[in-house]
Amino acid sequence: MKRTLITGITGQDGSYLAESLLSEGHEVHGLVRQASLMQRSRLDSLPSCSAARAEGRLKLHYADLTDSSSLQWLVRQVKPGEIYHLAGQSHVKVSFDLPEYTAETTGLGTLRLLEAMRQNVPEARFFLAATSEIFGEPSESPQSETTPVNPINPYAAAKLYALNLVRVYRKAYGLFACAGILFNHESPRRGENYVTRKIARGAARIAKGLERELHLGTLTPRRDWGWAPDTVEGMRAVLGAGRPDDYVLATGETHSVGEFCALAFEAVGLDYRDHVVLDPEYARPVDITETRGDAGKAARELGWRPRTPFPELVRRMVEAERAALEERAPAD
Ligand code: NAP
Ligand code: F7E
Repeated sequence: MKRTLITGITGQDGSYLAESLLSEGHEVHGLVRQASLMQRSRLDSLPSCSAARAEGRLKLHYADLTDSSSLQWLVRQVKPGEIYHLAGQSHVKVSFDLPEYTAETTGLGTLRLLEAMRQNVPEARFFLAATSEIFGEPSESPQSETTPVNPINPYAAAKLYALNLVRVYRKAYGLFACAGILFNHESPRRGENYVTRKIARGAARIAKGLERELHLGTLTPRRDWGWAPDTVEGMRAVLGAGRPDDYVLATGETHSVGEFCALAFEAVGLDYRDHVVLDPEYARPVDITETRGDAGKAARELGWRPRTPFPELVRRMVEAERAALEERAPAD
């Protein structure tokens, strides 16, 4: 049985990854951090995870990316064959408010975990969730593994440090350390303060008469939006490759925030122009105009291709919000 450690198991990607690994019989260990509420909604609601916890195939361990000793202890105890490193402060706008914390978790946290692996399980495989944000305002389109990097926010700067560390540890120590350069990927499990989830949720709530307006920072930026479970499949392909390397995982398409709004509101029979309000509170000091990834290397070398079209992604997210509202509605 393969033993896998996931940091960020309570997040969007970590929960899909845990489900995927458990369905194939892996023993999964998840790093969780202390919080005042024990609720881990993305995991707790999954029957496969509850069953695996009861069988002892899914174990959660307290540790923190800011605490080296906890990471050393965890890796020494679990002795994983694979480590998926998905944890960190990953909100771009919040990284302007919490630059030091973002560097501590997303940047130095990766160093601490790589050291824990090097010192305790150097034969293990390591995956880093890197990001298209490292390209900043990209100098070419689409962006590939060879596109010049130029981070324009503290999150991207921290992720670039983490990606460079993966490359250093691969070269200097011969570790099987690799990275996915991930473009935006979304799902109903996305955090509520990311734009796609915010729009899907807003459209569903406005359609139900619970709210009248949706406040957004801007409608013009364009993103390469993929479906998170497709991206998670790609992560597994990267870690399962014959040799460690870095791969862009993206759809190759780009759509604006406005296009996402149009499709989401259309799905509930409304026109977004009647409800979306531009609000400077949600605008950023600097923002990337457009991302579009070239995942040709992942297709050629790993056989990975995204499968979920953009309109279907939007439809699924809106439907999930509507279903959640129906579940929450009090019985007559
Ligand atoms: P997410 O939903 O925000 O999840 C982040 C995870 O990190 C959560 O499990 C969170 O735990 C954990 N975490 C945060 N700080 C921590 C700390 N100090 N110690 C331990 N755990 C900590 O992120 P995601 O969307 O699943 O993304 C997964 C990874 O991919 C992230 O590293 C992100 O930067 C990267 N990425 C994501 C995208 C995307 O579009 N989703 C694109 C490019 C790269 P709590 O549940 O306790 O908060
Ligand atoms: O913003 C604009 C915003 O916060 C997308 C993270 O997973 O992907 C994600 O970062 C766009 C930006 O994601 C609002 O300015 C407009 O142009 O959903 P987002 P992101 O910043 O692209 C990358 C690849 C990561 O690595 C990150 O971890 O939408 N936007 N109005 C807004 N964004 C938010 N959040 N809220 C708004 O009201």
